[in-house]
This record gives sequence, structure tokens and C-alpha cells, in this order.
Amino acid sequence: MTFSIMDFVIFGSERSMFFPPPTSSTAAEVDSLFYFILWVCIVFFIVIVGVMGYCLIRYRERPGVKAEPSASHNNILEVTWTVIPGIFVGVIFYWGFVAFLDLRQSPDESYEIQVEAKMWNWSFTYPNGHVDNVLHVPVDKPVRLVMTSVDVIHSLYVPAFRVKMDVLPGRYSHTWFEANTVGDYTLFCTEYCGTKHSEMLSKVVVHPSGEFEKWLEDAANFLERMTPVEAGEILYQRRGCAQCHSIDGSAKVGPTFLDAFGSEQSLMDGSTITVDENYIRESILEPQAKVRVGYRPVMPTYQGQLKDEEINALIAYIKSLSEGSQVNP
Ligand code: HEC
Ligand SMILES: [Cu+2]
Repeated sequence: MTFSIMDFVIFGSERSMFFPPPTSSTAAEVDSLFYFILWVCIVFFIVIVGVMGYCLIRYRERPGVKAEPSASHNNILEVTWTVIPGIFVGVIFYWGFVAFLDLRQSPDESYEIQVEAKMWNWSFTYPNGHVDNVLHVPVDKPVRLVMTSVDVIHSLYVPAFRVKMDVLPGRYSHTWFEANTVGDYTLFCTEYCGTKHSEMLSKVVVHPSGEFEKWLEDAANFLERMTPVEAGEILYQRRGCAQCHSIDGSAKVGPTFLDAFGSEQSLMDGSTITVDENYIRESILEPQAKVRVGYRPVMPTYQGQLKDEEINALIAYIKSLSEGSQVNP
């Protein structure tokens, strides 16, 4: 997408150098206030700097003209330059406050999705218990996000919806939006939260009306529809394992899963272990029980978050990444 000067100049244009096109019910309100403030700043900047520049030149000290303070002040001028900006500030306050209330107060009939942020991925839990790392929503329906963090402060930001809200550990914050255009939109973390902050992104998929429910049903029973290896691969993506474990042999925050199954590894306590089903299961449920040499014990526990069949699927998937493994991929 290329931008021309017109995108900047046109008041509240569809495209701009500041934001992607607005695609939520409240975006237009945010945009118009933003452009109003922007134009007030531009106009006042020109007027103030213009008059100042003119006076600097017109009344400068030069041969025949002596610099001296003016004899008196000008009441009319001073009242004018106080009252006019005062009115603008009042308008901006009122407009901003009303828009703020709209952004804070989700409609009663909102569809609620739980959001959990952790270094460095997002997980979204739907009312039927389905967990995903992508935010799926129906079009033209208000969606309320109830958000919390398991570690540090993160912030959820969907530029296309003009939605931004901090996500804090130990408490719940919320925000809402109503997407009005079907499509995929980027979702960021916009609070600097550590090494991989810039990779803490996901997307929002806005489904056409009627299709969201079908997607949710399919997504939730993927374990029944797929082989364990396929389901394991999906869980590896959705549950954020991919953020720390590669499948191409490269080490990330955690060890790679490529050829891990069946390999011998040394642990911090000096012993060695063969990576088998039991060790993988233990690593998922009690990551700190056995820590690999060369890695920090930063893996979060998935105790209570993954069902047995999900753990089995993950084991099957990790197995399938090793040559000569016992399962057929
Ligand atoms: C925040 C990063 C992070 C996430 C997310 C994460 N892990 Fe880990 N994982 C690690 C680190 C670091 C280690 C090595 C230290 C240790 O053993 O605790 C590890 C170790 C492991 C091991 C032992 C591997 C070996 O070769 O010794 C397994 C198996 C494992 N993780 C599976 C998973 C699965 C499955 C998921 C997703 C459900 C996951 N991890 C999510 C960081 C992570
Ligand atoms: Cu973050």
C-alpha cells in the first residue's frame, strides 16, 4: 500500500498514514476526534508561528528603531486568545469523554471471550471451552474481551478496530468491539514485555454471519476429527509451544522438537534422560521437575490446561518429528 499526501490531508479519509481502514463500529468516532485534534493543532500551529514570525521581523530592533516593552497590555486580545482555545479544549474534552464512555461500556448482549496473555503469546478461550491463539469473532456482533496476564503487563491492540487495552497480571481488564467488515486483522501486544515482545502478535478473523458458530464447533472437536499427530500439530501452534520450541532443529527459548524423541539429553542435576512419552508428559505438566542443560526453567506449566487426549496428541506429534519413530506421521 502506498500513501500519498492526500491520505494525510483528507479529513478522516478511508486510508491514512496513521491507521488502517476503520472496520469496527466505534472506529469512526475515534478517527473523527483524532482528525479534529490533528487539524486544530495544524491550524493553530500555522496561525501562532505565523503571527510570531511576522512580529519578529516587523518589530525587530534595527537602525532607527529601538526595542522597548509595549506601554500597556491589550484586554480584548488577551481575553480572545484565552476564550477561543478554551472552547476548543472544552469541545475536545466533551467529545473525548463521550467516546471514551462508548469504548468502555460493552453492550449487554456482547459475546464474551476470555483472553490470557503471557510471554509471548495470546490465548483466547471461547464460551464452549475451546482455546485458540487466534481471535475468531462473528461480524456485526459486539464482542467483549475479559483479559488477564499470567506474567507481566501486556497490552492488546487491534489497530483496524482502534481497540487498545492493557492486560495486567492478577486482575481482569476488559474491552469490546463490534467488527463490521469480514476479514483478517492484525492483533499486537503494544506493551514492551521482554525479548520476544515484537513476536507477540496474532490476528483477528472476522467470520461472515452464521459461519462463526460452525467454525467454533469444528475447532472445538478437532480431536475427534483428526489423527493424534495432526491434532498435536494444531495444539503445538495454538497453545504457544511454537513460540519456544522449533521443529527445524534450531534452539529457541526451549529445545527443538526435531529428532528430540528417543534422544539422550543431560539435565541440570547432572543426570541424563531419554526423551520418551513419560518425560514429555512430565515436561508439559511439571516443566521444572527436570531442566535441560543450557536452558532456563521458564516453561509455564500446562497442568489443568491440557486434557489427557491433548497431551497424548502432543506426544504423538513430537514423536512424528523424529526419524525412525514408532508412529506413522
Ligand atoms: C515460554 C517458553 C515455552 C513454552 C511456551 C513452552 N515451552 Fe517447553 N520448554 C521450554 C524450555 C525453556 C524448556 C527447557 C527447560 C526445561 O526442561 O524446563 C522446555 C522443555 C520442554 C520439553 C522437554 C524437551 C527436551 O528435549 O528436554 C518438552 C517435551 C516441552 N518443553 C514441551 C512443550 C509443549 C508441548 C509446549 C506447549 C504446550 C511447551 N513446551 C511450551 C520453554 C517453553
Ligand atoms: Cu506482551
